[in-house]
Amino acid sequence: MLYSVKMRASRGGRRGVGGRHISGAERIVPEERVDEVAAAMLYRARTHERGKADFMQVRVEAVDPAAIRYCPLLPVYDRAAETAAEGRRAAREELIRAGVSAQAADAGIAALAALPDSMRGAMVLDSETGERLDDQKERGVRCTNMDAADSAGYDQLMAARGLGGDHPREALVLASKVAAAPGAVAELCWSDDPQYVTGYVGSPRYGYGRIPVLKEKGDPVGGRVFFVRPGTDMVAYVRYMQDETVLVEVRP
Ligand code: PML
Repeated sequence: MLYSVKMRASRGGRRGVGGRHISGAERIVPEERVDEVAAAMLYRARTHERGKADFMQVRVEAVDPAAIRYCPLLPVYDRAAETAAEGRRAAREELIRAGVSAQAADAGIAALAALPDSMRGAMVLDSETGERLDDQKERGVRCTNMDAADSAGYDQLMAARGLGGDHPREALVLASKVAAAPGAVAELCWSDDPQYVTGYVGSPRYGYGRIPVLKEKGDPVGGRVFFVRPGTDMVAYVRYMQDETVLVEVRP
């Protein structure tokens, strides 16, 4: 039996409602790993660079095996950039190459750059017009309920590629689920961790394009933009992102 283990931590709200998002994580693991994974998440919540949480929640829930879907892990490639400005130019190029219009790419980068605070979920934009399609305001659409199908194999692959740490591990799994969504064209992400400036453009067409600098060091604001084809059924899209359990497979 597999279990979903989720953690969220915040500060300044009331019983976890409102307040500032500090940290979040999720895994889908066999029963014998639940304790270890939950303890590691709590440690992470208590020691996060974004600040001291005053609310921490860990939720453990059995996953219905019949409801699990599978998708391929995106291939990883690298773009060079030495400054945030160079990184954002590279992100624009990658978005356009993936099928996003120049207008929508600019709108997505500008929307992320203008965020007053980090979003837990993503803004969903029309890949042609750049118009925002979700009605979730500062909450955004969360991509949740996913993990690597074979955790040990995935960790080995990441280590062999020199991709250590939680950020790339979680981001590549999430980007793979996002790229497998109905209507997906591309994703743009940079982290809300003040010290972590690497981000990526993900797409079903080219994979996971890592960009070493997408924001200034010390900036605590980050988030995601999902670009979708015009006419994408948003109800089905949000259901897929938030409710469907997807395990990401390394496929030859
Ligand atoms: C996040 O912190 O949520 C985003 C992490 C982006 C990771 C980019 C990478 O290192 O591949």
